[in-house]
Amino acid sequence: METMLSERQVEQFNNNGYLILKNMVAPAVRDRMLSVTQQDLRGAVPPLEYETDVGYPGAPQSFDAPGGRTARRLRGAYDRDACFQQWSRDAGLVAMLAQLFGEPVCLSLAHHNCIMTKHPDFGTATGWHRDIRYWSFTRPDLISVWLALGPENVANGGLKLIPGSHRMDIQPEQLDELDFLRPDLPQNQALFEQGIPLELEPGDTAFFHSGLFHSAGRNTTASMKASVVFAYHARSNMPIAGSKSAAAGDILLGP
Ligand SMILES: O=C(O)CCC(=O)C(=O)O
Repeated sequence: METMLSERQVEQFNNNGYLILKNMVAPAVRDRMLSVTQQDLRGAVPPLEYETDVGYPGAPQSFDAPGGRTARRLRGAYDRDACFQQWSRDAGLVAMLAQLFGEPVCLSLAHHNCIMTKHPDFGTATGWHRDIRYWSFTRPDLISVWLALGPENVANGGLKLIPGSHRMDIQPEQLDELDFLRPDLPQNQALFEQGIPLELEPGDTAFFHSGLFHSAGRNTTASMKASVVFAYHARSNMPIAGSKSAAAGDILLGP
């Protein structure tokens, strides 16, 4: 199997639950991705998820309220444009993921497969969660690949991560009914203090384990933030039959 990551990078991913890879996408590809994103936002090209649909604290109460049509995600990125499909299947990316999984890789079309947008004013913060809450797989070991199309930082609602939290034993009572860490519990507040901001430059990519706790703030700048997000799993770790994860489908990428 081709090895693209150093031993140290593999160790970092295993220990911390995430890995940042700089400058993975050329400016021309990012520009194309951004222009498709802007065009699809202008045309409200479905499938779209709005802040109103998700209803996190501070989200517009209805589609007719101010900001009621603020997009949270352009879903179905894989079928939106060849630029997203090519990135999701990029040979270098797949080789790195195969190295981390230790076996051939599949792309899951469930949940992520999207361009996440965070708009000034009406884009909402996201509480501390593990991405595994989105899926049903044999093992809770997926990897989300987050590609920054522009700069990402605390000011524009970038992610915060708790290093090593993919290995933490979290009790069910620490989570609310949607599997977010409850902010009212002192033991969770101690965890939040371990959170570190993820600073990304355009074209940087963060790989993170589906058990890693992360959160994101609001966008306090004047510009929208956009990130392309796909999720992958090992070939031996398939979705549970009858689940939404299984219904969405998977694509075997190899190698
Ligand atoms: O950008 C955000 O608000 C958080 C996104 C996120 O963590 C997710 O969709 O899992």
